[in-house]
Amino acid sequence: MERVPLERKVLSENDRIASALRARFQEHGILCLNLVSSPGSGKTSLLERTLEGLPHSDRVAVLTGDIQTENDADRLKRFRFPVRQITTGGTCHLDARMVERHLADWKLKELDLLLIENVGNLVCPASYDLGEAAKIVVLSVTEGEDKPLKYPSIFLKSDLLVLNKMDLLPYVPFDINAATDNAHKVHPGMDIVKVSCLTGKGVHEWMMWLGQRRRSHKTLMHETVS
Ligand SMILES: Nc1nc2c(ncn2[C@@H]2O[C@H](COP(=O)(O)OP(=O)(O)OP(=O)(O)O)[C@@H](O)[C@H]2O)c(=O)[nH]1
Ligand SMILES: [Mg+2]
Repeated sequence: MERVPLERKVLSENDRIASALRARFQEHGILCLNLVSSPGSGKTSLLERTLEGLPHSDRVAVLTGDIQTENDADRLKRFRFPVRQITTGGTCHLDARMVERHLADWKLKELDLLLIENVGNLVCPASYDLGEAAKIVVLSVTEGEDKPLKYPSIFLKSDLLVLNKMDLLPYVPFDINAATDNAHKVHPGMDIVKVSCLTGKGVHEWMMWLGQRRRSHKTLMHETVS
């Protein structure tokens, strides 16, 4: 009984900081995307494919979250875009204050796209707004097609489902139609792309989705200013 008001207070404080972040992103015309999945579904692999596919002149940066280690930042730094690791030291999700703190000395006016990789977890990240324009949920074919039904909140709140590790489909009992049906039961009309970060198949569709999202964000920003 005592825990409910405290949790509400933490979340409303998070919402306050997230709103301020969102306003800053809008002011600078930055599209911010928050990638969420279970541990190991392929968030960093998708970011590797993404950074590899973007021109070096693109104004892109990455914040990557983990409980411990700089491993993901180390993997992503080789693409020579600004990358910073957030280590939460035990917390199972990123929160808006962590993002705010890690952006403090970055010149936001030099960015167009900020990609945030959340801590591997399908539950808590759904409750913490980071000021992003959209959440993206990654699900790999080794995790079971029932996950949208078991963890509906993150599937409901995400604009896109990336179904990853499609190369493993012949080897695992994963019903791809049931998975997409389950995602659409929770979130009707949700966009879905099927990729293999290992082989690169489907990565083009993901890049098309991202490009479209960046263009519509830019148009929206122009309309808001004028
Ligand atoms: N077969 C196959 N393996 C993949 C694919 N994508 C990623 N992997 C492997 O899956 C493992 C986890 O991938 P990561 O990209 O580290 O996953 P993550 O979601 O960033 O993991 P955390 O940050 O720890 O939550 C690695 O061994 C990858 O090589 C894929 O499309 N196919
Ligand atoms: Mg990772």
